Amino acid sequence: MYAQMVTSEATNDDPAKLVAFQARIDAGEKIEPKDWMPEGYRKTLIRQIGQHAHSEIVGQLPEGNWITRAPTLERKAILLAKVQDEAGHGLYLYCAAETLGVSRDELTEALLSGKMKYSSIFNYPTLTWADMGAVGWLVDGAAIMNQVPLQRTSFGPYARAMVRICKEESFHQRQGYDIMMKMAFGTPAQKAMAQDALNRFWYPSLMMFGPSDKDSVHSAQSMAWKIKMNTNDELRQKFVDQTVPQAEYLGLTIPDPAVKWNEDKGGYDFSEPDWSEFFEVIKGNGPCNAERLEARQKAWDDGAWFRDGLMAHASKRATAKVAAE
Ligand code: FAQ
Repeated sequence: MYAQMVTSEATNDDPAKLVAFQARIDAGEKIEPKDWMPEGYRKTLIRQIGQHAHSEIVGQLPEGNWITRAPTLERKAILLAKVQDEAGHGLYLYCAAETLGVSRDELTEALLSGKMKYSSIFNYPTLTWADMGAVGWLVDGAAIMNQVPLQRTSFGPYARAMVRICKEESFHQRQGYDIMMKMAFGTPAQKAMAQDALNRFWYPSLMMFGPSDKDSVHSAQSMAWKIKMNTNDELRQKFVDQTVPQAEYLGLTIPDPAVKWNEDKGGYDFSEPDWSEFFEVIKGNGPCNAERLEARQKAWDDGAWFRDGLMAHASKRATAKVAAE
């Protein structure tokens, strides 16, 4: 449903309105929910914000898995707060998507039926406590790299949601790096666990930025509309440039022998992830896709009584109001 490449040409939008709309975008104006917008712009935002919201919610699962097994009370409290923050991010984003005329129930149904995606990264398992460090450091680190520019995105509710989300993601990234420091500067066994977590999360983190620019179907239109501010490859390069020195400080090795500073480009050279693996994961064939969707389906089913109760209460109140009038 949301997977098609949406362009203005494919819709019946009034050409004069399209020109005026693009002029507003080019002038850096924010578009608000009640403003006129091309149908493609609305659909692209619903797709991107909806997928982003789903990622925050599904993204709670790999870390939620470790809350009961955190090594200290302090680490447990921090991890619990972090996972709760992700729920909050999902809720702001669902609200931002709702301003575009889609309901949260519709978005949830699209996730559960496989019509909408969520970030590939959350289809990988978290096998050891060091993975909590790697997720915070690398996954939240990649998320921030992508989301800081989105604070300037053209759609007002999305841009505003991003401001708070980015502040919280910074804390998440630091707590992950703090776990990595503890492990990397700990016993040889702890350091080996930290290295193993880096080995497993490196390439999946690079995949978070999406396919290489030549295979990115949405980038050109999304950047013209300032729904995306950078290409996938630009952000991936910035992430590598930020992360390699952090790994060096930890005394850990990036699992890619091609990583090397390139003076000419002012950035690191690195190997591309295995894109066939990426496309398999986003098609639903990653190591944990089935498990993640089962968990979301169960949460949806388990919450049915509560949603029914809310609706029954609302209808009782409406009936009482009519009777009193
Ligand atoms: N995973 O044409 P493009 C987080 C799909 S939040 C799955 O380049 P686009 C916080 C893409 O949808 C992480 N699918 O697409 C946290 C499209 O398929 P479609 C989420 C992917 O949209 C941390 C197709 O490939 N962040 O982690 C992925 O222009 C820790 C072609 O790709 C956001 O959502 C992928 N990685 O660029 C939570 C940020 N990449 O839809 C818990 C906002 C691409 O046509 C714990 N989103 N695809 O069927 C974006 O910036 C963009 O949507 C991109 C993809 C950059 C992700």
